[in-house]
Amino acid sequence: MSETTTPLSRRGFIAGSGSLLGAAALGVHASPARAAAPIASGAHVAALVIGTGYGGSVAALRLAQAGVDVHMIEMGLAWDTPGSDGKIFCNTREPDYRSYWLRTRTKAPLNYFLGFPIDRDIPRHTGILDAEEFGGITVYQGRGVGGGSLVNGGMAVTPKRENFGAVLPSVNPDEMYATYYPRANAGLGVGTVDPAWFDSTACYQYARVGRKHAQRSAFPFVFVPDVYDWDYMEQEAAGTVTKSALAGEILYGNNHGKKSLQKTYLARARATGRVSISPLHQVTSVRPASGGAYTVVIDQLDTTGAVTATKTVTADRVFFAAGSVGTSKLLVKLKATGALPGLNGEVGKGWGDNGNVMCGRANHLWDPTGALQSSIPCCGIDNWAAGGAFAEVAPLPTGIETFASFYLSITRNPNRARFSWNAATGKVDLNWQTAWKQPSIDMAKTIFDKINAKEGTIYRTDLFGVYKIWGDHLTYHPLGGAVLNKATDNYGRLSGYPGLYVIDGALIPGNTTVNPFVTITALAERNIERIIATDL
Ligand code: FAE
Repeated sequence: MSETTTPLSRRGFIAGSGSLLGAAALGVHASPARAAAPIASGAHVAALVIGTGYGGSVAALRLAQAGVDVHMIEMGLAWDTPGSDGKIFCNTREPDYRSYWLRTRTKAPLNYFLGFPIDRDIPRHTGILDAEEFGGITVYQGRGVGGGSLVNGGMAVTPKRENFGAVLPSVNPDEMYATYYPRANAGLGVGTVDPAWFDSTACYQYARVGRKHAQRSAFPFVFVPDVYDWDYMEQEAAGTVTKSALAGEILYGNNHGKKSLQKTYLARARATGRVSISPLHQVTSVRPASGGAYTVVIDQLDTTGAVTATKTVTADRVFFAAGSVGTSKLLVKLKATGALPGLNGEVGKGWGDNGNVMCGRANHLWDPTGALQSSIPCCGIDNWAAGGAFAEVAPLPTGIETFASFYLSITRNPNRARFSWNAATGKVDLNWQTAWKQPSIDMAKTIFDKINAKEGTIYRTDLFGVYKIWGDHLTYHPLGGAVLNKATDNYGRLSGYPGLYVIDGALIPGNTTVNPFVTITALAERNIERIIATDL
């Protein structure tokens, strides 16, 4: 096992304090976070958390445990009600109204197959996956109670310690690796695939082909932990439970085995009795009120995205946890339009894409990757030190044999973009340019050019367009925009405004060297502990 994997085993997860068993003991594990009455206009709350992703969920749980009443505001749906098919989430192969956030046509990250476009028309709805388009990049984000945990692959990776200094230079690594990473991994329910089962199951044939090719080119191959319930996946393969990962569920939600935040941090937060959540509510403004509190303006939405009410509430403390893009957009707008003019000039800066770039390789006919592919990735190729790239061996869960190996690479791309207020459009722009992905492509090629040469194979050119090799138009991992120790102090306190905090991926300056949510969670654990100890 490599250093990029955590020491927590799947059994360790079950014993962990934040495990589903822990939640089950509280009688909450099976039910998703159910929304109570939405917030009322005129309400006064002790702590208001904007967003219900990783940062927001950690803040809500720890504040509630410290005796503080918390109200969480979430622009997306609660995702607690099945559709007419009896399922809460729709399948990647059959995207319907539940799939995309306010779009009339899907915008699949992998949008071509055999050179043909695969996007299709859908009814406009407050669906689960937002493909938010800026000038040079599409940023994919989860929408709903649970944030990105609803749509992501669950890959739960702790960066190698020797790389941490470049991830968060102002944070003490000893504290992170001794206390906050283990706390985050326990709270998230992180576990690792059983290597013996991995070697025998049909659903990871694609990953075994990936391993064989990596090892034949002398690249380190690593198992990657995940928050999927591995025992459940083994039962899916045995045919004893309803299939989820083995039915292609992922991008638009998993109906069964994935331990999203609704089953972990948010379940524990709600079990305190101090946390309420208002779904389909979007924060539009935060400004100082009398007595050191803040006035927060919130639009209530219907499922077409129309505003049905505008509410004004007062909060003693406000935690920005709307994700890197959501938090950055709010702060840049509030500074520029005079609601929070005293925010410092670092707000909006330092945004990166975690170096994401995708590609596929065409295998020989004697090297099939399997018609049945688990949608949960569990391994990667680590060439970070030598080539600046860490590549996930990703599934192509199409249900048919594709003879393709597919990869999402995380690379050491040095480019950083900036959010700015556009007074003419009344929107926030991001100045990322597509050409800025070239370093990522070059770094990914340090792995795949070598594998192709060794195997006598070529890149797939039919997955991202007509004769297009690289998926260089998107990111799954937005990071930065309100960077720790720059836009905020070293614990996320926004400069100039006591009682305002950033506690999400916006704090991290653009790259985590691996998938980001364990680091976002661990940093939130670190910061909220300090904030509770000194500010409350
Ligand atoms: P996030 O989880 O995005 O939560 C922010 C929440 O705030 C969302 O629920 C928003 O709807 C809500 N919001 C935004 N604006 C407002 C507003 N104005 N008012 C009210 N609510 C608002 O933020 N990471 C990994 O580590 N491993 C993976 O395997 C992985 N796979 C991914 C796959 C996909 C397809 C995607 C899209 C992402 C993936 N990620 C993965 C990234 C990961 O999900 C992401 O880094 C975290 O979710 C970010 O956490 P935050 O707490 O910053």
